[in-house]
Amino acid sequence: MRLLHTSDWHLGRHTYNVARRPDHEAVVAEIVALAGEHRPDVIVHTGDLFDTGRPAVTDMTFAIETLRELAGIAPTVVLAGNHDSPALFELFDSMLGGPGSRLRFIARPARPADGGILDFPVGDDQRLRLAPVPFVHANRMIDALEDPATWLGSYQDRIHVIEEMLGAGLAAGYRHGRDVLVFAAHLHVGGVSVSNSERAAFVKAAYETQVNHLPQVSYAAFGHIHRPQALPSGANVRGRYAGSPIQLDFGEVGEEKSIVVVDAGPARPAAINTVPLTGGRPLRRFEGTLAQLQELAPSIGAELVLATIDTTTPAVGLVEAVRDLLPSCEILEVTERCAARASTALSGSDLPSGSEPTFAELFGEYVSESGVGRSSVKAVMDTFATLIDAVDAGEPAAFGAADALVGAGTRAGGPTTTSISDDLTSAGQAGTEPGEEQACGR
Ligand SMILES: [Mn+2]
Repeated sequence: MRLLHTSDWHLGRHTYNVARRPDHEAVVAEIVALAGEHRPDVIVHTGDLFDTGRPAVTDMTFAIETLRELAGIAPTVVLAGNHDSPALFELFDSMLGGPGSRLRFIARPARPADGGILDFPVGDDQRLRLAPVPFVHANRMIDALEDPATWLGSYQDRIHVIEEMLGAGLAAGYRHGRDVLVFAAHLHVGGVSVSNSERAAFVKAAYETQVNHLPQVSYAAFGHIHRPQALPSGANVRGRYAGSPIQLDFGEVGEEKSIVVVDAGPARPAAINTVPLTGGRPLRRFEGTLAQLQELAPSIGAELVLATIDTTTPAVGLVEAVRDLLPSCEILEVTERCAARASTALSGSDLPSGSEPTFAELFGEYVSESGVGRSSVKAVMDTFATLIDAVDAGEPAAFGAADALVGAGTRAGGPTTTSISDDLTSAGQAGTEPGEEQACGR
């Protein structure tokens, strides 16, 4: 019999404020097509269907439509991941038919006697038995399953109890020569390599579980880690993290995504194969000069690009220049790394040792790291000193150099002296009072 395993779709995800919907549409269509081609007996999604516990209605519609297509090919089971809402999954499950339906949403682990193991008849007399463990929060007890006396134990021990319970359930009903057992979970197991886009809090050591006492199964389907990979070498059963279907974040740059197709029989080891996914735009981080980007541009297809451009003097219209070079890309952010702005005039090592740095020295250190805009380091430092002096004196600051800072090339006339109070007055006359603006903005 054949199992198709996918995971961590994160529908609704944005990368640098760019909606990944087009990428999801492409890759999900690819997954549906692959399911039609490989004709599995059961499809398992091991969690993080959505990027958030409160997905947008359009994302929910998209998810249900897609999963119904998959369920039309084979019975489909979706586990709740740490990003998914168990309550929403329960609602989906009740609306879509519950037990016996071809599309199941599993919100929480359950005892075998309470439907915690799903049986799928295959062919005349074979059966695929699936033990699902959706994500379990460390600080929430599973009412129907955990004993209040034991749930305060370590996370690892609690998961172990659940795994043992389901393992015993799988073993109890086992029909030799006719059953294939599968375990599925949204969990972080020790020893995996992470992409750093999984949400740091949930891949910390506190959430790490043991991989050496999983139930004895033909295949263990895991979700949560976005880099597709086999279970670590210490595992007592064979299995994989299917991984996310697209590069969701810059921690996943360069990762090749895939689904897993497992062929298993009652009396033989499973054949575990990955099928590469190509749908959805990859992410790219570029660092270099515009000339270097120009050279590279013909080899870059439709991608989401984060660019750091090296310049010798401050450049104008850099974002447009990058866009022009990469017309089929989505440019997420362009950062200029300008040699002329990286000031060496001031640095932390110039500070006299042993003394508390002054505001001006701290600011100087900051400026030397961050660089300045269209002004000079001296003008910025002079302005800062003027402000500090004005605070010390309790008087409005007078900016002799204000024009050099804010008005260079845009204000007519020679240097003038303005003060903050003058500027406030003129702004107040020209515009509206802050209170008025709020009142109108309802
Ligand atoms: Mn995930």
